[in-house]
Amino acid sequence: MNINWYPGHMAKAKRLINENLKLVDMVIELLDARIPNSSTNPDFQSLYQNKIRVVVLNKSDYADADKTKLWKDYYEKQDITVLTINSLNKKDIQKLKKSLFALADEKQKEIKQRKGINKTIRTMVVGIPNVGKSTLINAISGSAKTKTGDRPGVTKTKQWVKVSPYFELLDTPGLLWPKLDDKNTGLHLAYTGSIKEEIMDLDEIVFRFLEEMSLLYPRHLTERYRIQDLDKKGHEILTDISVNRGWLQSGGVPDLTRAAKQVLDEYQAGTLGRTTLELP
Ligand SMILES: Nc1nc2c(ncn2[C@@H]2O[C@H](COP(=O)(O)OP(=O)(O)O)[C@@H](O)[C@H]2O)c(=O)[nH]1
Ligand SMILES: [Mg+2]
Repeated sequence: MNINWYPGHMAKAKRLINENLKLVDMVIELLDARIPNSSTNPDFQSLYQNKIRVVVLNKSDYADADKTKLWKDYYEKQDITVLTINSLNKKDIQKLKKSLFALADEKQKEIKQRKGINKTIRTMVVGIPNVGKSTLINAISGSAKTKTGDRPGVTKTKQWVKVSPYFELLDTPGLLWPKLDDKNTGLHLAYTGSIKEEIMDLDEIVFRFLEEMSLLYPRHLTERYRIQDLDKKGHEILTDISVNRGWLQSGGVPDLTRAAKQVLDEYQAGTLGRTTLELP
């Protein structure tokens, strides 16, 4: 998905999210565990204010476990419920559901005591492109078939999936746009695939990526690509990789375009090893 965020798009997306937020009691803010900082958009936080807010660090199978722990502590210190998952892992989804249901039950009981009614806790998933929203919604919904139909004031396509007695999930996610206020954020989003070549050329993105990896996770590069000297510019590192991998054009010239694409694909597929690029 390659979204160009124009003011018109943004206004429409924000209006949609706002409408849906009025209908929910709980918001699951999905973040990429490799880049929790760049995959959040603080502009939306005021919208979650009166909701049960759950931060989910997704794709934790790609992240550096020690640093994920630091992020967990960071959120817990602020009294924010935080869960770490790999959305593709059934056990993780079971654990997540248990936590969500417990939160919903607690809220349900509290409302029952105050108002004497049984309230179903409604939830939506929000996050930037490619963070795993659809995957998570499908995993939580699973085989739950009990979908309630249209309600007054609700768009026809909107469906609630009942996944526990007091817990319903909105089947469409809230799409947040990333906050591209500094260059590093844009780069991190490009490395992980949330934005495509919207900020700069693929080559440039990969040059910067290799320089950052040389500092943070040099062994990932030396082991994968059998290169030695990382104290170089990004384009020189990529040249070495091209040569070692045999990614060459006719005449033996390193094919940097192909190499850039391959390196980024490998990173995005987790082949380069676990990385977390940001600290709290
Ligand atoms: N390794 C891994 N891949 C994931 C995880 N969650 C989602 N994905 C993959 O990330 C890609 C984007 O997921 P998707 O649900 O389409 O993201 P959306 O754009 O936010 O709806 C897909 O290829 C998913 O299979 C996860 O926890 N771990
Ligand atoms: Mg999706």
